[in-house]
Amino acid sequence: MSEELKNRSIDPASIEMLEKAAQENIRTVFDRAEKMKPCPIGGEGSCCSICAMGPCRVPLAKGKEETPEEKTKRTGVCGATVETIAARNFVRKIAAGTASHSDHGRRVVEAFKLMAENKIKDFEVKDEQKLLNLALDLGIEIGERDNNEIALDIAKICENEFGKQEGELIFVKNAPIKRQEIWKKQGVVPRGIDREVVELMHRTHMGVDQDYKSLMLQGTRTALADGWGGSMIATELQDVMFGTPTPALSEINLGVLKEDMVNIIIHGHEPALAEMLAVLSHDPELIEYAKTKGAKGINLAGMCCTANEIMMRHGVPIAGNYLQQELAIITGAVDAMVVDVQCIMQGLQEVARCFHTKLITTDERAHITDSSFMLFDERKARESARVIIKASIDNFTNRSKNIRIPQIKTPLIAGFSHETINYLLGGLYRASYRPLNDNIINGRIRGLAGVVGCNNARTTHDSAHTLMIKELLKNDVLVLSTGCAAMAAGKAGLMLPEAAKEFCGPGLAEVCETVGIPPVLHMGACVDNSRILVAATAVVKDGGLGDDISDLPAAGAAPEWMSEKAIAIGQYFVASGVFTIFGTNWPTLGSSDFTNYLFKDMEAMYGGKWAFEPDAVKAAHLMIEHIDKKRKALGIDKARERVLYDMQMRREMEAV
Ligand code: BF8
Repeated sequence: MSEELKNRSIDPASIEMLEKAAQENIRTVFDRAEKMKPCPIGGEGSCCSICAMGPCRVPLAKGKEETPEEKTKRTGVCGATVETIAARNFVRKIAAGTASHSDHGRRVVEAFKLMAENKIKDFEVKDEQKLLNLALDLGIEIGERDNNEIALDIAKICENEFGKQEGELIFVKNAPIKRQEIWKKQGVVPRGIDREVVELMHRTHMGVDQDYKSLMLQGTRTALADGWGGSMIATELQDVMFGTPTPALSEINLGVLKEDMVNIIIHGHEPALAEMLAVLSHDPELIEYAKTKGAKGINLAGMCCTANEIMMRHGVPIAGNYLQQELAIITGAVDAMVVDVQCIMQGLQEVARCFHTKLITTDERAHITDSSFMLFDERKARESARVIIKASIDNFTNRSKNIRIPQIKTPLIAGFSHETINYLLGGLYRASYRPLNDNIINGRIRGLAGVVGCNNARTTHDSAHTLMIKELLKNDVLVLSTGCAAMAAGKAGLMLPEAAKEFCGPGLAEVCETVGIPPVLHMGACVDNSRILVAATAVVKDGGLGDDISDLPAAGAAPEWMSEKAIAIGQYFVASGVFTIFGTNWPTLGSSDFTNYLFKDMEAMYGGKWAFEPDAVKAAHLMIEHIDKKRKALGIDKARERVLYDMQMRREMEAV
């Protein structure tokens, strides 16, 4: 294998497909990244294109100290300083990320409402317990009312969250009291989801907010409207409607594709269509239809966050993460790639053209030139999904002979929702995080880390995720994961209980083996990062580890981030009190003042702050350093030094 390919991915299945792509002269994202170097000025946040007097480029002169006078001269035509330019660029990413998660959330609320009004026949309340808990949280009467009546009240309250003009988002009150006070003091409690995004876009228009601290204030309020608003609404209602995830065994990587079956990949983010496809892929009539075309059946597999959603709820296998979307088509065995919204590369259509693969767009918000558009209408969910599956089956006979599926896949266990963790740790009748807190306090578990986010063609595919996670595990840090990071961990075999023995330090290994959990807990899609907020709050509420998320020995990371959603997520974690470190590149380095504000000053304001470190192992150690700092502040640093695992301690653990 060439050095060049080794630099592209650590995943052997991906490398095999990159070799096939090279032989067949097919261009992928990896080739395009090689050919087009990133713009160094835009990359450091020093390019302003918000008005037609520019674009203005105000780059930092490399290799020499800048005097204050020189810095004040670095302005755009309108006089905007480099701080304002970097801050505007940064917060616009937050606006876009928040809009994406929240528009997903809005769609879920719309479907949920239609279900409650009996206008959708194909969806129903799947998790009654969660419905009732949600109703209690929202102050909705339960009494003798049926599920749909309660659901309708929930839908109306959640719907209102998007257009609300004043007050506070309802889920903000799920955060620890101390955290809510911090947000109030800083003036960043979100009022309405849409309002925060619109105001942020207004403030970043030419000639409005021109102070980086003020811009960042609204950036923070908007990010909180994502994490504790749009994303949380999406996750909560999806769980009620499609079921709260519980541990499911599945498989991941391109080897889940099957040569003798109709392969349909569902790729994107919103789970409604995927849910229907998952159900219909077992429909006897459709399977029979596939057989009439010479296939043995229908094989549904997921890609990106939709994959996480249906794997956690149905055990549907995952074909791959973000950088594998084109590679799946290059197998020659994908009869249809069905996409909805977010993280879908336009390059898919160019690759699909080299094969028989049908690229099917399904959402009126996301068209791709030359693809086949087949609208997925929630009102006729089953019917729409059936049309899509039939078209995929019809395409099976168009396959060419040039098929090669890498025989590589890894088993994994996913589905660790907050409710499941609670149950696994405490049991049905005494569900709680107590055993987790106790093991953090006694030092067997050093701390918690959320490792989340994307792949990025500017860094070796999956390498930073796996290096970072392995380093954390070795140091007894339990890892919670979502998105494409979770898939990287799954491919590396880190989502199996037996991984504890091989990869963890002795304390974490003992806890995982005793409870029977993998050392990396798959908590879902990117929108489910809200589950991590809920879990962190539950740990705080269980006691013994301070009274706020910022007190916890915990840290977050997105070592291979690329999307604007990742910045929105990072900012809501920082503002929720979490030390959050990103890899690959950092988009504000052109402004030292603004960067210092994010990397240093934020800690005094929110207890959390940003950091940037492209070396994944070094980044893991910065997280561990932070965890140790928090242990010391809690007075539990000594406990860790004393952990010796005598028989008594082992018995206690077995009683967990
Ligand atoms: O929302 S982790 S590449 S797939 S943005 Fe996209 Fe990033 Fe993957 Fe899901 Ni999240």
